[in-house]
Amino acid sequence: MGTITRRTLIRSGLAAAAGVGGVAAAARLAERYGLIPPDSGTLYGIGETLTYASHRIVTPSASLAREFSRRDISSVAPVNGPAPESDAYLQLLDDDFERWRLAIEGLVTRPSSFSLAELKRLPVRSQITMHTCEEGWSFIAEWTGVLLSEVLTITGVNARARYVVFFPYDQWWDSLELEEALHPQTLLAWSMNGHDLSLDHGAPLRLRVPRQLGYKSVKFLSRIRVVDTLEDIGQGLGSASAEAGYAWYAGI
Ligand SMILES: Nc1nc2c(c(=O)[nH]1)N[C@H]1C(S)=C(S)[C@@H](COP(=O)(O)O)O[C@H]1N2
Ligand SMILES: [Mo]
Repeated sequence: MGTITRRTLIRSGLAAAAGVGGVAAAARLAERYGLIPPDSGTLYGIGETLTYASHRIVTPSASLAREFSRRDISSVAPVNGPAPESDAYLQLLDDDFERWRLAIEGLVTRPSSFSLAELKRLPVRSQITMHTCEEGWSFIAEWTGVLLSEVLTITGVNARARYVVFFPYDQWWDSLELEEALHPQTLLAWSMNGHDLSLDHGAPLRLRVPRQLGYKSVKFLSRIRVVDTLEDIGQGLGSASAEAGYAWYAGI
């Protein structure tokens, strides 16, 4: 945040820019203080920059998504995005993901890959959080897995690293800033409500990012890549969701 205070930024209109002048001023401030999301150049770029920058200013990076108790768990959990039908995925399914491995590559000290059994030997974390889809529905469930920060601690992260990119077995992909990737609720989950993930809910491993909309929580994970820029991935907007017209940063 440098020398500028939260209050100054809010007063200058970043969090509540009313008119065009306010938007332009806010965009300049956002740029000056490095609060630019990768999809800022799109049609909705100024709005995305404002949402992102104002959230980053009013939400301390350590703030936690609400966690619920077991009796809050929803009886129905809708699905968005069915299991992949690619040969690669169907082959892994053949032996119940015994041969599946999660690759961690890019700007890490020790590029690695982990089987499910190896991941399950790491410290286990369960959390009961709300999953909110941009389409207007939500459900509460308990997800169990290992914190992404645990895995990145094992692989080590290069000092130039800025983003973590998640590639699944379907066409979806997304990325998080390193800070969000290392957040104490960002989970690599292999189970939902006490059972291994069903195919539709993301088997064998999915991401859970409870402070952002559901589309950031990439299912059917295959590869995780640590990078210093998102510009050379896909259209350079940081996610399949941004390419489809949604915001890259989807804080709730
Ligand atoms: N790989 C992949 N991940 C994905 C999707 C997808 O289609 N493919 N859909 C996203 C969307 S829009 C939502 S709301 C959630 C849905 O998770 P669920 O099916 O477990 O409810 O997964 C997200 N992650
Ligand atoms: Mo969604």
